[in-house]
Amino acid sequence: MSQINFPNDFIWGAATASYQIEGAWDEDGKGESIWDRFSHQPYHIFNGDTGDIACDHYHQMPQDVALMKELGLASYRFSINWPRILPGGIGRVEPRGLDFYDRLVDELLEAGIKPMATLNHWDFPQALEDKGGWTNRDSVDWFTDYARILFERLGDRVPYWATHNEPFVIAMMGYAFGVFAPGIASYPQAFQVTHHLHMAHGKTVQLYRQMGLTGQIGIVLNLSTYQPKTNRPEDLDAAKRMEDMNNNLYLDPIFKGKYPEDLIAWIDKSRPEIRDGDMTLISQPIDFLGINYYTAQIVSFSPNGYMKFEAQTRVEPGWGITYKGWGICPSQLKSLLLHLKEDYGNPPMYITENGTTLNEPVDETGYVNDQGRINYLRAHFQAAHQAIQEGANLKGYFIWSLMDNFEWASGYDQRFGLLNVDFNDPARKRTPKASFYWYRDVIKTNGFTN
Ligand code: IFM
Repeated sequence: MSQINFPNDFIWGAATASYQIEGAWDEDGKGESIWDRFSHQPYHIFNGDTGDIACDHYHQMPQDVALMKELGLASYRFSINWPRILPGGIGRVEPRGLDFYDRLVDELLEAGIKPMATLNHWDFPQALEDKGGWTNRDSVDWFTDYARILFERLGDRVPYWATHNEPFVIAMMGYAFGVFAPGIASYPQAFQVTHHLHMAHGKTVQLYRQMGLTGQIGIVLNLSTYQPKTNRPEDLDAAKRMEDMNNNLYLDPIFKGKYPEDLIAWIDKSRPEIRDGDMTLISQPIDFLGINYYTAQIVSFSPNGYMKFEAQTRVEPGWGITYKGWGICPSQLKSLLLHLKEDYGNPPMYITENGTTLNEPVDETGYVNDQGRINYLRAHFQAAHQAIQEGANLKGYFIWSLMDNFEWASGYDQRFGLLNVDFNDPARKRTPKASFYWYRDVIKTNGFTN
């Protein structure tokens, strides 16, 4: 048995996102988001689920913060629902929406928990989608104007800000594959969306600096590793293409001020319109990189499809596949962190999401003995710890998720929470799982015995 200790200033957290937990989808003057629209249409979401009520966090926020305090969180990562602040996306501000986040921030600070606010975790205003959404270059200014409102109101108390959560998912799942809101299937649009998301990020970082705010601002990317299935040149190329598409399309503009050249050549006529000055705006220095890591991929050439690659989930020996169908691969978290250290200048990094779904029974009291989640987290913590020992600049770790919630197109079928939520109960009763208590001890001792 060995004791694993993290650095003294390591930040232990948990994460959620507005649409996935808040509910109150049309209360207190909130406008419609693209996820409200998408989930209200038939066949988009498993079981016809919606986020209309979700975990009812909008009404239960103080009790939820009390649970976070019991867990001992140093930081809580949440997101802000844009049409709750600006029902039409631009223009009139809804004070009740702003008040909600103001109260949340104060509750957190009172409980000794540092807020990390994400400005865009996908619930984009439908009114702006009707104007072309992220394909419209004006989206850069829409977003920056929205950010200014939040910086003015909360900037004095929120020490960590993230611009976007997983721009890959917004652009590709939403605009190329059409499986997430707004449900569009067009590669050219998706690449243009990527570029505008990047610009909105850069302009918002610039604004944050201009406003003289003293916290930290960064972005959250979903990143992974892509292993070629064989050494055949077409598989090597396919793996590189997938890494370019999923990782480097997002990392390179920010850290290197350019798009991956091979990918831009591949997409040819679908490439985005890039104007003079755009790449300088995008590559503003950031204070941290947020990394969402869940699984890794094995990639091979495919004669089908636009990108001509196909991926299978990678499973590390001794591990299995989660209920979501994602292979468990803790060692790749270490590889990823060391890759970011070597090839992207070792920025301050946070694991802003990591966690798993299981299919474990809930007992009659609501308790879940989720040993599988504990094993998953322990192995990933260990991989992160090894990366730190090898020099990765990892500053903290946020579990996805604090509570079971609306898992996008999978509805309530996939449960990532440390808290079980009873979605059949109008009160959405929360019950800590075994992993909640295990994580509480990790936080308390800043490590664990292996
Ligand atoms: O639930 C999502 C989250 O919103 C973004 N990252 C991945 C999670 C699990 O799929």
